[in-house]
Amino acid sequence: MSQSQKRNAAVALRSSVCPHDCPSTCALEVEVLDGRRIGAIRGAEANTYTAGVICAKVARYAERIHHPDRLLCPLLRTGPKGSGQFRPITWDEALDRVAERFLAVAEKYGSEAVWPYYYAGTMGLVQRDGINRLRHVMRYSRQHNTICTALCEAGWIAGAGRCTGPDPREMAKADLIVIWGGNPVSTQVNVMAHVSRARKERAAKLVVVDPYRTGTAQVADMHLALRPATDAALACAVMHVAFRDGYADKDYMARYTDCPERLEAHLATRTPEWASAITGLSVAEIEAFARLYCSTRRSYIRMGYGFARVRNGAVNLHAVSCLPGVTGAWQYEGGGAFWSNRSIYHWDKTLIEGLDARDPSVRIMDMSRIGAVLTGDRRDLGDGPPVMAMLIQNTNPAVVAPNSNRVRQGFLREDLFVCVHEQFMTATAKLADIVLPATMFMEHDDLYQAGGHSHIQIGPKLIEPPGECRSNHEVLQGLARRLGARHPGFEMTAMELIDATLRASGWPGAQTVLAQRWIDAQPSFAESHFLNGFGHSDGRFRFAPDWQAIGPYYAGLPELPDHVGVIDESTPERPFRLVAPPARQFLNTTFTETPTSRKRERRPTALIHPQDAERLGIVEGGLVRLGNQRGEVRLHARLFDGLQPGVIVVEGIWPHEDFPDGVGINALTSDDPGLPNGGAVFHDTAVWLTAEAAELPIAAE
Ligand SMILES: Nc1nc2c(c(=O)[nH]1)N[C@H]1C(S)=C(S)[C@@H](COP(=O)(O)OP(=O)(O)OC[C@H]3O[C@@H](n4cnc5c(=O)[nH]c(N)nc54)[C@H](O)[C@@H]3O)O[C@H]1N2
Ligand SMILES: Nc1nc2c(c(=O)[nH]1)N[C@H]1C(S)=C(S)[C@@H](COP(=O)(O)OP(=O)(O)OC[C@H]3O[C@@H](n4cnc5c(=O)[nH]c(N)nc54)[C@H](O)[C@@H]3O)O[C@H]1N2
Ligand code: SF4
Ligand SMILES: [Mo]
Repeated sequence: MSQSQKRNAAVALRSSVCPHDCPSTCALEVEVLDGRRIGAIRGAEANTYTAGVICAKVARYAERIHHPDRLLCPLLRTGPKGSGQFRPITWDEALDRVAERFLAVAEKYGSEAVWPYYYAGTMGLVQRDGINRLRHVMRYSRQHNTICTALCEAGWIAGAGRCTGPDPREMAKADLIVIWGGNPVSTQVNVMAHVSRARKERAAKLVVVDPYRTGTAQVADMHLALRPATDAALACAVMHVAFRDGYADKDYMARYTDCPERLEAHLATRTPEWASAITGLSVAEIEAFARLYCSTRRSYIRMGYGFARVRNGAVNLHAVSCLPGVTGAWQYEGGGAFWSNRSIYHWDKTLIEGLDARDPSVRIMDMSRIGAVLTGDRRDLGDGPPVMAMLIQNTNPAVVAPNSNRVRQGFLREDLFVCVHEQFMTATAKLADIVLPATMFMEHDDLYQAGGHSHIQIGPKLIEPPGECRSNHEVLQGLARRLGARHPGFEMTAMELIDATLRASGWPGAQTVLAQRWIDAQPSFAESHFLNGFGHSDGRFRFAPDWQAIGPYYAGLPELPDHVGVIDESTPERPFRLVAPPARQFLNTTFTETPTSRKRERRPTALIHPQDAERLGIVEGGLVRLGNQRGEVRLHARLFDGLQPGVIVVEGIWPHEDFPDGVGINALTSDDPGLPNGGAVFHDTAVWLTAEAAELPIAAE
C-alpha cells in the first residue's frame, strides 16, 4: 500500500500489548488499516512505564505480521525427517492425526511418554500457558521451566524471598543506577528512558557491569568489564569496602537482615585485591565503584537476566542483591535492587492451566535438557518411558536450547512424533511430522502481566488472521475434544478465560481492564521497599540463604556470598570464555525472519580482542572456528577491544542456516543444569578458537 493509499484508508488507532518475551511488555498503539492489515505501531504515551517508547523491531511489526513466509495451513511431512518436505492437509486431518498418535503412545508407553513443550514466544497467559491444561488433564509429562529465569529466580528468592522490588519508575529518582548483567539498550529499551530522566533531572550516574562493552555500557559513566561468572567476587569486594570504610548501615541490618556480623567476618578477606584476581578488574576500578555505590543512598541496582546464565549464576545474583542490605539503600526512594515483579500479580491460573488436575507425582523434565531427554538420558527420564510424542508451542528449541547438536539428534529419531504449532517454518518446525499455522498477537485475545514493570493489560484481537491460522487456545480445544480431555477451560473462549482469571485473582473483569487500558499493580512504597519485611517467614533478608530449600543441586554452594568456581573454567585446550547474549534486532529467534532485522544484524559474528586476534592470526572479517567437546561453529570475526582478552562474545541466536556450516551457536553451549535448581548456562562456555583460511572454498575442506 502506498503512503497516499494508506492515508486514504480508514485508519483506526487501537490499543494492544507487545506479547514478546521481554520484561518491558510495552503498551502499544496500533494503526489498524482495515480488518486485515496494520500500519505503524507506537508506544502508548499515557502508560507511565512505556512512556511512548518501544523498540525498533516491534515498531515495524507490519513486516512480521504480513510476512510472505507465514505458515498458512496445516502441513504433513512427506520427506525424511528434517527434509522440510511437507504437503498441505486440512485442520481436521491434522488434529485427528495428532490425537490418534497421542492416544496410541499413551496406550503403549503410558501417558508420560507424551511431552507437551512450550515457552514464551507469546507471554500472554492464555495462549502461552493453556498447554499446561492439556498436560495436567491428560497426565502428560511435566516441564521444569529452566531456559530463562530459573537461575535468576533462585538467586533472587534466596535473599529477598519474593519477586518484587522498588517500582522500576523510581529509577528516574535515583542518583546512581547500576545495570548489572543486563543490556537494556538491546533487551528492554524502556529502562533507558527512565535512566535518561534520572541523568537529566538529577545528574544521576550510570554504571554497567558486563563482560563486554554493550550498547548500554557505551553510554555509561563507568563500565566494569569483568570476566564472565565472577560477579559474586565483585559484589563481595564492594560489601567489604562498605564494612571497612564505615558505610554499612548497622541499624538497618539489625532490623532487616539475618546475620550481619557473620557476613562482616566472612567478608574480611574478600578484599578488592582478592576480587581483582578473580574478576580481572583493577583494584582501582573496584575501589572507585565501591566508593560510589556505598556513598549513594538512592542507588538502584537493575539486575539483568544475563549474568545469572552461568553455573554459579544464582549465587552471583544473590550476592549482588545483598548490596542494598548492607548499605541500607532499600529504605530510600530510588534505592534498592530489582529483578522482576512477577510476584505482584497473585494470579489464580486454575482455569488457564488446569491446576486442579495437576498431579505432582507425574514425571517432570528439565526443558533445557531436551537434547538429553530426546536421546534417552536416564538422568532425565528417571524410571519413566522415553518421550515418544510432543506438541510444541511458542518456542524453537532446535535453535534456542543448549547443546543443539544433541537436540537435533533427538528430533531426528524415527520413532518420535512431533507436532509443532508455529508462525513460521522454524528449524524446529522443519523437524516436525505435523506443522500447524499459528495466529499472532493482534489476531487473538490475551492477558498480559509485566516482569519489568507493574501493569496488567489485555491485548484484544484487532485483525483477522491470514489463511487458516488458529490460536494456541483453539488448537488445544480441538485436541482436547479428540482426546476426551475434559476441563471447563476448554469450553471457554479466550476472552472468557481472561475475564474469569482476572476476577478469580482479585482484579476487575475484562471489560473494565479494556476500558481503562491497564491496571497498575505496583504495591505500596513500604511493601515494594520491603519496609514491612522481606518474603521469608521471619521477614528478614537472607545473607545466608537456604539453598537446599530452593533446589536439588545445592551441594557445594557457599553459606554466605562468595565466588564459587564451579564454572566451565578455561583450560589450555579451551582457553577462551564464550558469552552468547541477545542481538538487538532479534528477540531470541523471533525477527530472524524479518528483512530489516537481518540486514541490521548482518551475519553471525564473534567479537574477539585484538590481542587474541593478532596472536592467532585472525583478521577483521575473517572466518574463525570456535569449538569444544560438544561441537564446532564457524563464523566471521570482528576485532573489538571492549572486553578482556580471553573472552569472546557472539550476539544473537541466528538460525543454523545463517552459519557457513549450518550449525548455530548453541552447538557449543552446555545443557548442564545451573545450581541449585537448574537453568541454562548460555554464558558459561569454554572454547578453543582458530583462524580459518578464508580463501579456501568451503567444499575443499
Ligand atoms: N533485542 C532483544 N531483546 C530481548 C531478547 C533478545 O534476544 N533480543 N531476549 C529477551 C529475553 S528472552 C530475555 S530473558 C531478556 C534478557 O535480557 P538481559 O537481562 O539483558 O539478559 P541477557 O541478554 O541474557 O544478557 C545481558 C548481558 O549479560 C551479560 N553477561 C553475560 N555473562 C555475564 C556475567 O557473568 N556477568 C555479568 N555482569 N554480565 C554478564 C551479557 O554480556 C549481556 O550483555 O531480554 C529479552 N529481550
Ligand atoms: N545462545 C543463547 N541461547 C539462548 C539465549 C541466549 O541468551 N543465548 N536465551 C535463552 C532465553 S532467555 C530464552 S527465553 C529462550 C527463548 O527461546 P524461544 O522461546 O524459543 O524464543 P523464540 O526463539 O523467540 O521462539 C519463540 C517462537 O514462538 C513462536 N510464537 C510466537 N507467538 C506464538 C503463538 O502465539 N503461538 C505459537 N504457536 N507460536 C508462537 C515464534 O514464531 C517463535 O518461533 O532462548 C534461550 N536461548
Ligand atoms: S521493548 Fe520489548 S516489550 Fe517493548 S515493544 Fe520491544 S520487544 Fe516488545
Ligand atoms: Mo528469556
